[in-house]
Amino acid sequence: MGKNVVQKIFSAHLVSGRIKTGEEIAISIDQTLTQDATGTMAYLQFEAMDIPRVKTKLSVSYVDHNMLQTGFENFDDHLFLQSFAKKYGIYFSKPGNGICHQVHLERFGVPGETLLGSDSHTPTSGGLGMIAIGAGGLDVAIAMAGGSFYITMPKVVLVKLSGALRPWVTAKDVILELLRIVTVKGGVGKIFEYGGDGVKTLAVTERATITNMGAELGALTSVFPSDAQTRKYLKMQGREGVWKPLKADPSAQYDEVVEIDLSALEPMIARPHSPDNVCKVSEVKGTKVQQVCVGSCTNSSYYDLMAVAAMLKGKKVHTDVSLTISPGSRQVLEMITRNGALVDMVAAGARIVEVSCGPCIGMGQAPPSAGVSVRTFNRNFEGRSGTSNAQVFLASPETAVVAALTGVISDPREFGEPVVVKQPKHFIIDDSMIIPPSENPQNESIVRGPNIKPLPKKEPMPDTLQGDVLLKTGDNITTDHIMPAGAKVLPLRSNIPAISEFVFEKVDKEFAKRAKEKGGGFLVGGANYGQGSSREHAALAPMFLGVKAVITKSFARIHRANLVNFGILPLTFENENDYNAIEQGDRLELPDIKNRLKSKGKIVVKNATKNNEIKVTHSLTPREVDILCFGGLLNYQAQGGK
Ligand code: MIC
Ligand code: SF4
Repeated sequence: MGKNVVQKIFSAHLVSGRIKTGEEIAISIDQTLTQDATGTMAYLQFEAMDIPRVKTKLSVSYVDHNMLQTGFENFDDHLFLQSFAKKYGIYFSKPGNGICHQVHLERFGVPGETLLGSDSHTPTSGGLGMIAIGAGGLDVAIAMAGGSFYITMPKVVLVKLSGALRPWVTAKDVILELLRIVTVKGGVGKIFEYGGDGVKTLAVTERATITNMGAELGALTSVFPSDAQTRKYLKMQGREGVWKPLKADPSAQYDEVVEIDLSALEPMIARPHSPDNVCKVSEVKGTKVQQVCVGSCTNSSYYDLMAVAAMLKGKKVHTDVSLTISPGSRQVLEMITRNGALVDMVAAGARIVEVSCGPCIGMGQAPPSAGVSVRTFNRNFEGRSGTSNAQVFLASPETAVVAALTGVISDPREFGEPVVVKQPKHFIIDDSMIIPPSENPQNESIVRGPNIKPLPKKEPMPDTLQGDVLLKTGDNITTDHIMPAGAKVLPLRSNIPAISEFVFEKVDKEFAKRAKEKGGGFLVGGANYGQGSSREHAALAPMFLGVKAVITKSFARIHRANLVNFGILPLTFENENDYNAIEQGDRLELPDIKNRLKSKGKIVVKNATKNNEIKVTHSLTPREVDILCFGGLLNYQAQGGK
């Protein structure tokens, strides 16, 4: 039987297991990436493994998130990361060089290879034909140490594209349409592989917009074949040498098929507060807008920004709108500066923000109270923008610019003649802000500022777990709810005791205090608990506060893995209705838990307050059970676990 692209890359990297849906497999990792907000922890964990040099083909440490530098913390972290990279064999991309995913696509991605990154949008490089997966920092640290990455083999969904996009309809509209169909939880346990005739009409940066925001489906990753478009892009980046063709065999099989006719698509928009709350732009047209933000790892390629500049040329941003533009990489910024497009943006009244994640992660540019902000980003979770009652919409750069010019959400097809962006023959290549590792690592020392605190430790799991329900939440709780980001909290990413004070801050201000007073306890959640970011702080900080288990209707993939990595037991209700049988404040006991996990026995939760018992279950592999019993992955590894 023929193979699909996913099976081809997995077979070439298989370390153990069988490539069969639902079975645990381990794959080898060629490349890793980290960004600064997750990187410090990942490197502290790597350091704890006592390995002199990374064992991957390539590891890159980026700085793109924590760049406001309102105190010493951010710069201290940058210096730590730079010195660490030099010593341990990692390339360091300096602040200002670009958003990790954009730069990785431009300068490092290789078709057919595997990439593990401590950021949920790592699948961006799937646009180049890589299997690129987002994970917690600890999993990335293990990959850097030469360890395998363990996953349950997902289903492979073919997204069959036909036709070609019509004017004013973009790659962003393709992924918004897929989010509308599949929803933010519909992709859990799946990989989306793109195929069909429509694929060849999409440039690599358009593909990357799609694979980037595929993270919002809850999928493990998304991948495109590697073809003539891929070769062209790599050639423009001066890297044609790494190109290789990669496509599904004609007889390849898929678990599911979704068909999208590109020529039938219209401009789409995600309404507040979820990336799958998608409708046609025409359905919300006329909505008054106060802010428009162009940028983020989803939509800040050269092509995107050239289209934006062409639309702004000779026009003025509406008097009631603030338009910000944050280019995705220095390469893009340099190109639009040299060719004059930046002047068109500035002359139109755009506010140029530095090359970084910026407003996407609430680092500045918070919208006004109850304001409407149209953003080209990938997430519009409540409060993520920095303003809790802001109404954030997600759309293509084209739709965003029309809103900036007219002051209301408008269908870009009514704007006028479509813009045509000519691709350059070559991109400007200047890797001077990427610092290679040292040839003499023994001479390098690590710079460690006072904000960088040692990793907290966890004891092995006791025989019985006991405690109160500290919080009960609804469905689709995001890691932004659990461990907020933004300008106030992000600088504390290297300091778990300090950042723990902010756990669930936006949901319940008293949470951290209560957790500490009660000596820890349990969390109860609805479906798709922990969707969104890969931040392991959403597990590490609750662990620090004594959270022992989380009981939900279902989990998002990366967060579930992070809970296991830090020794917090992820359980699901056997009968979803039992969610209604537990309340916040109830006293729970999970008797004989360790044995029951190991012997695959029935797990019961005794509710002493309600005087009843409910059945819970789990999807843990034997390896994950061992990790949990040891009190997390670092302890497990230290005991010789693989
Ligand atoms: C995000 O988009 O939420 C982030 C910030 O990039 C996170 C990583 C983090 O929390 O540091 C992600 O997507 O994984
Ligand atoms: Fe940065 Fe936003 Fe992309 Fe996350 S989604 S990596 S915060 S630009």
